[in-house]
Amino acid sequence: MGKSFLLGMMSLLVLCGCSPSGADRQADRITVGFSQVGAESEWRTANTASVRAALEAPGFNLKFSDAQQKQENQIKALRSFIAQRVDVIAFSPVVESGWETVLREAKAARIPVVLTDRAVKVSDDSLYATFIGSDFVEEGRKAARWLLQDSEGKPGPMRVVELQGTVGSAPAIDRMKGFHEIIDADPRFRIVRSQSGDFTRAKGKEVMEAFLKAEDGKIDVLFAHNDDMAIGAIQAIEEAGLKPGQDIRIVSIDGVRGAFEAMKAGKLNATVECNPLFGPRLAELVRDVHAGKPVPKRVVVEEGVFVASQAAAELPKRKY
Ligand code: GZL
Repeated sequence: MGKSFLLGMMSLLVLCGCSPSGADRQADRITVGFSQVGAESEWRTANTASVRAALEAPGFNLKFSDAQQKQENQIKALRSFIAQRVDVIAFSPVVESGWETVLREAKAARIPVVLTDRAVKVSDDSLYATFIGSDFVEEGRKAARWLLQDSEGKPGPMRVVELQGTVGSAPAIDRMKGFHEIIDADPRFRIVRSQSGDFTRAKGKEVMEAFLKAEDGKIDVLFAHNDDMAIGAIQAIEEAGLKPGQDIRIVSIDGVRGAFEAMKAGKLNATVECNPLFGPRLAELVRDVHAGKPVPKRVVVEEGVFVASQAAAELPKRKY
């Protein structure tokens, strides 16, 4: 091959930025395998946008997988990341249990794991480097505290129904725990129905329709583990000829835009914020873990509570 041809090729490579240093740039980047739960709610959409924005920035090479809310898809994705020898694995575990084996495979491959959003139950917490996410038990307590405060002076019995999140997921288990810890101590409240709506609007509507039929519409309060199920339930309540937010008071969790719109319309009474926008903090943790720097085992995302009277003023400020 002639010298002029080689020179031509080299200049072509340099022109298109595909110079040998391009390979070096690839080597400089941290390759992260991220397995996301799915796209089941407004919260998840906002969380995916935040994670992608942070891990598609310069310095990272993101391999993203959507598990469509199936644990077997997440385990497959994690095994694929291990086979591709990514630098760091990060994932939001759809349910708490069933991760021990694949996390041991990641440890054996010397690939650090960062948990995001939801926790796992494992016998050995050295199987993950750190967990960044909300305190779901506290979120459940905040929902209950709002209900107590909003029920001041009201006599019982108040009949409560509960739309739980995905069965076996950390948010569903812990939000229920926090809510019951407080509400079960007040004899005025009776939780008459509690069932999973899988964090989706469609299922939330379907289960609320069943609750309304089973209780002959005699429901005073709905506690929904996320806003999407609450929004689905609002449709069911209206189709049953009742006024959501008045005939049936509603408190939910996430603080997504749809919840603020429902509060502004007087159909939702309160939402407990669960901030999904932890992408930038996740990127810092991934960098530190990759560099072998010490990281806190638990990073809690701070968040507040919003009531209907604040909705109109807050809506323009909301970032998700
Ligand atoms: C909470 C997250 C939950 C949200 C739901 O951190 O795991 O999953 O509350 C989402 O909206 O589906």
